[in-house]
Amino acid sequence: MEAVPEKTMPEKTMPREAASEETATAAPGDLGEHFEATVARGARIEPRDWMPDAYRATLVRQIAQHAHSEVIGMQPEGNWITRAPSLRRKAILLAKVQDEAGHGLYLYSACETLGVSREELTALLLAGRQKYSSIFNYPALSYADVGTIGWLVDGAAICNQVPLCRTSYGPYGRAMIRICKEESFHQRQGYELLMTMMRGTGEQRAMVQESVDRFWWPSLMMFGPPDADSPNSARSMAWGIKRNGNDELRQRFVDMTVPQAEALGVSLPDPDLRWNAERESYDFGEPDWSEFAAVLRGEGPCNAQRLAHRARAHEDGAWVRNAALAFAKAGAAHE
Ligand code: BYC
Repeated sequence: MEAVPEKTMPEKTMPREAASEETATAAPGDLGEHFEATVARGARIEPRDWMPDAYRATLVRQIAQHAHSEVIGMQPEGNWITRAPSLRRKAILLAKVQDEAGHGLYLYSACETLGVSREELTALLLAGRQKYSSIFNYPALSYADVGTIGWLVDGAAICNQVPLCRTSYGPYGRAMIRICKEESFHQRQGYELLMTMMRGTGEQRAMVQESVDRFWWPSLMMFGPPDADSPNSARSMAWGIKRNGNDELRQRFVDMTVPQAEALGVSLPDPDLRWNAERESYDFGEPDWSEFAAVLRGEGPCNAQRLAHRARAHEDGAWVRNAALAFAKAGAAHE
């Protein structure tokens, strides 16, 4: 894998630590005031507006991570397209996986408005300098996993992403509106698949339960570390990039999902899960944060496989990118 040539990276695309606090707050004239006032009244910052370097770097980090997640997220489910149990299931799965590619495209495009190209972001991912969601480092072992990913993973994504439709950066918020509409469909198709299996044979019901048991805790980890251990949350929330803390969204997901699990007839693998009448919310157990940290360090069950596949797909697609560029150049020459 080729290393990213650091000197070609514009400063704004470097990891956040690279932008000093001083640079982050130094605004020419009253541009800083305009930025602060826009964020304070909940309006959008647009690409033409002045913004602190650290705000830009935080957006690049989060949007790129999100884009990479969508594209790498195609792998676990994509693996089942050729083994779908019927033509109908194959068509649904194919459409869903294609949607994820589209989400990646919207998000890379949003990131490009911040002055960093898709090529650079892909290089950072492949060099291990940008992350993607922990959830995609777990394998999809049975067809029930296709349903569980739709129900739990897309369900968690919806909880996390609906508030991002109101994020302070315009292109990101607008991309999220389109993405969330599609994610809702994805979640429903997953739930419908699991419901069908739960009405089937005992073996199918056992497949669903086994799948839910494996995906429950990793789904809770999608919301990130507890607020107390989240280095980015406070600043991202002050800037209106994130609208809610990680713990609040995790709680919202649990409260939304438990009744759905009951309707489905599956149990959730948490002995501490119970209704708290006082809080009018479910109490639940603590995810294994040491497992989460290990997955982020690259030690999850599928980290190496996912990145290697992404690198191979990128290399295999070089001719498509070259052909598209040549075509665009030829078109421009004729204008
Ligand atoms: N996995 O300070 P924190 C999908 C990192 S795609 C990996 O709380 P932040 C789908 C975090 O980046 C779903 N890393 O960070 C696709 C930070 O490290 P860095 C993807 C994680 O950014 C296909 C460190 O931990 N969704 O739905 O304030 C098929 C400390 O965390 C994770 C998004 O990307 C994680 N789970 O909050 C089906 C949503 N959690 O970067 C479905 C947009 C944390 O400082 N992103 N880290 O080195 C977000 O909302 C926020 O970035 C997060 C994290 C809530 C994820």
